[in-house]
Amino acid sequence: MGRLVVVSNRVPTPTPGTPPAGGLAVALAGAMQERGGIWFGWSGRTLPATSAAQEEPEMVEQGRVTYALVDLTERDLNDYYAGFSNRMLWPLLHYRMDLADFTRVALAGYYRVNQLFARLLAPKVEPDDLIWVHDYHLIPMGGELRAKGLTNRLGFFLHIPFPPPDILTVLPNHADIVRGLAAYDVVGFQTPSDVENFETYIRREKVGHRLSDGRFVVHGRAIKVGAYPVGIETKAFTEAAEHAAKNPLVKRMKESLLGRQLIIGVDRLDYSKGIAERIQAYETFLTLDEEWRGRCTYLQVTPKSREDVPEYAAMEREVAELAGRVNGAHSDLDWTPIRYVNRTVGRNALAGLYRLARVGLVTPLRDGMNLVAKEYVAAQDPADPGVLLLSRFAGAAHELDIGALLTNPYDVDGTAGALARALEMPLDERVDRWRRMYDRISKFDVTDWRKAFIGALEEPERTTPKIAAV
Ligand code: ADQ
Repeated sequence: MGRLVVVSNRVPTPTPGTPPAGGLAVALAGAMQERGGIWFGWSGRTLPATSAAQEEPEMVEQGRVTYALVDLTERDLNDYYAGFSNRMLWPLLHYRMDLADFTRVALAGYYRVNQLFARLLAPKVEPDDLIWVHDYHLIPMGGELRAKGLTNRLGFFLHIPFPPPDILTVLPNHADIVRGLAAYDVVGFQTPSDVENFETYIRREKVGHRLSDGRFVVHGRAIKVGAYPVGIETKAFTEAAEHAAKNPLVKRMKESLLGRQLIIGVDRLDYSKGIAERIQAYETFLTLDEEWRGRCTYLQVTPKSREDVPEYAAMEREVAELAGRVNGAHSDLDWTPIRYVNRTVGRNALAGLYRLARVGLVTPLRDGMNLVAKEYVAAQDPADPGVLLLSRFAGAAHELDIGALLTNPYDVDGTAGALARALEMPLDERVDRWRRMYDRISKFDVTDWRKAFIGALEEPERTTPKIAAV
């Protein structure tokens, strides 16, 4: 069995002083511990803009896993990460053409860093290693590794949505990006809709088609393309929630509610998460359903993110002002409708807060999956579970539509109505809905996800049928 080499923009090194890794990082590190492996990517450190690129990654060994850490110059980071990845690909792949900002300088930086990564990683790879590249920052990495002569099994997983071709083709270099995907043996998306969008793109752009055995031919290579919906560590999260009542933060929160129903939202501060629309829906709900005034509290826990990208600073102001305005208009002397908190919360406390909440508000405008939706379900008390109010545009809706109340986050009135329905839902309906969702996230958790993807990557190659010219 070959080793597993994982490549991601940021490497979660288990060093003291850094926050504990989330479920995804734990699942990937677990696979590497079992079979040996390398986790390769950016160290999180920057070199001055004038420095030369690093010639050798720093290698940190932890058991059977070696973390290979690359420092990036400020210029590289700015062009590749803040620039092309987060100001072009992130908005566009989240259907936000209005926010996408394309520059040739950023694009050049994107390819430059992918080439640097391939150059530094290639000498460390052994012939039977499996290589698994993660996310939109690193799409060209597979092609760059192939250019170095690597014939290893190469997999790519996109954590964010793959939009329909009318949106993707707004990207001036969309053809190169898709050609980059064709260098892999397995391309994984979050949902069947993403796979469908990919298929429509290759057909329309005449660069490929689906074979009768389910594989795709793209730019003349037969590859596997499929939906591998990412999961959470369900069991561990449920256990954390069961024990969280003793957590001081959870205790304080519970006491401060004074018996009011808790509504919770937990998201990185990002325009894709629909936080402003959610606050507007909550305000509409308070206006329409006066009897809920003073009887519920909405807690929105939102750590700031990507503060170096201008669109995020603008949104931060917008959300803070909106929360302030709603509180100003609707608060009473002894009641504040929204508690808007810009901080991270430890995993155990978070599990406890989810469990306290009667409604989990997960209403992104677009999301690859959204793990908060699954965490909220995992944390509920089976005897008195809360209701998940979920955007139909979150990848998680493909799995959790069996029990969640689905909503269109652009429809503020509709979301307000769904919130009232969630708060008033009788216990037997809540239990029934929750049970169906919990079964799903128990049967397919983050370890199953990682095994499904690695299994596809390891499967012996089938003989490729003669490929018609495309
Ligand atoms: P993200 O956009 O970061 O991930 P999400 O899937 O919701 O979105 O994961 C966020 C994680 O951060 C969750 O585990 C959540 O608990 C945690 N988190 C958020 N706010 C927090 C807070 N205040 N304190 C502590 N923890 C907090 C990207 C894609 C998603 C996809 C994931 C995984 O955008 O669509 O689901 O990758 O593939």
